[in-house]
Amino acid sequence: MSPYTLYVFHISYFSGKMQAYLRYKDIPHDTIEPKWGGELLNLIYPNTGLMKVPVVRTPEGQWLADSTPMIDWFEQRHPQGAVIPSDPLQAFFSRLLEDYADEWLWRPALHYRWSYPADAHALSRRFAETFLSEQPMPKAMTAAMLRERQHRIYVAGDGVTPQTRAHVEAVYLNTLDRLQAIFERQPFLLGGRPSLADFGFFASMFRHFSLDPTPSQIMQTRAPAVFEWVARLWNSRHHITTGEWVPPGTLPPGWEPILHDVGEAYLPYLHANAVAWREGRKTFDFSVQGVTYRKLPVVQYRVWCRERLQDHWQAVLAAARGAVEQRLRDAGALEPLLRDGRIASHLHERDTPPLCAPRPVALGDKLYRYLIGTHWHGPRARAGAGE
Ligand SMILES: N[C@@H](CCC(=O)N[C@@H](CS)C(=O)NCC(=O)O)C(=O)O
Repeated sequence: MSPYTLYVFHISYFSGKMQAYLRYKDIPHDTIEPKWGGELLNLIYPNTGLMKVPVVRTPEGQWLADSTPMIDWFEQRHPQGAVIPSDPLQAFFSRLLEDYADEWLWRPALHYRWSYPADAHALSRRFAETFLSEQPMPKAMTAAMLRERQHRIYVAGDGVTPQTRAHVEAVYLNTLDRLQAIFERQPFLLGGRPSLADFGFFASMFRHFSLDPTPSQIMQTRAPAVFEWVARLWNSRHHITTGEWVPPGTLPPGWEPILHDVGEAYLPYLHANAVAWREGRKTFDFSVQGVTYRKLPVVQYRVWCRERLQDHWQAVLAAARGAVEQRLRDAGALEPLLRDGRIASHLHERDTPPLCAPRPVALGDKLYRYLIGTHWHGPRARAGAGE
């Protein structure tokens, strides 16, 4: 059988996560970096509704998107070397950390890349020389336009201002300290081999924080054990890495401060975002840990993330429920997870993630996407549905 095809950008957050996962699982795949005006526009967009990577084409010709449901899907099809524990407590908290790391470290990762001139110049040039190399203009101009776009959307447009900047950076620095304490004791988050939580943190820690000039220098000096873990996870293969997770029904020491961040910052953010979505707003203000973020974009995808976490909570088996509930309470995470109940995202009403529904794309739509892309937090574009 021919292998899977994984489409990535070699500098991208979620691409690094998916690449490490497929490597760890030894799932045969070809890796392709699409061009913006080539395969991304003409192949990936019509088949997934997204101008985004990572996406996967299966040997049967299906298209998959979104690293979180993709990993669930691959775990079903390739159960050897499972990364999601069968123990219900460990499974729930691994999923919670994956989601937290995916979404809450995104802002600091993008801030460090696009706010610091050394990083912004290096990375924009790299974009211009790789997946944007076919743009019909001088590379320096492509790079300059890209720096402007990325800063506008992902830094200024994501609430990073002189007032919030120190908090955004503290999210990174505190995370380094928490992970350093864990990796001084054990090789992976849940013990002797990688779990879903490792792959969640890997998204930001690999392609952004350990490789972009400014956060990399910080990691090398402040958290060398994290720097080492990045390479260790990248080099791990399930049939070679022989360690064990901590005993069922337990979590390793060192998870509490991270779970506390989840309860104090991330879950209240997910709730505020969901409420703003229900009210039909485009932006909302959010106060956390003594700082107020103004005009944060409402992200439909993260309304869905919250629904998904609530579903996982509902699915925790009765035998483990008390223990999971107690740990969530201890971290201040139970109340914000459940506050105001379920708020519907309506994100996947017409598809079942990670499977994508192909759609015909008109020429005008293509031209628009070529110039603009799909908005980073927009819903999957669908036939007949404007964004
Ligand atoms: N939740 C998705 C997010 C994918 C995503 O945001 N991809 C980024 C790169 S890491 C992208 O392609 N962005 C395109 C753009 O900025 O226009 C996942 O986990 O795969």
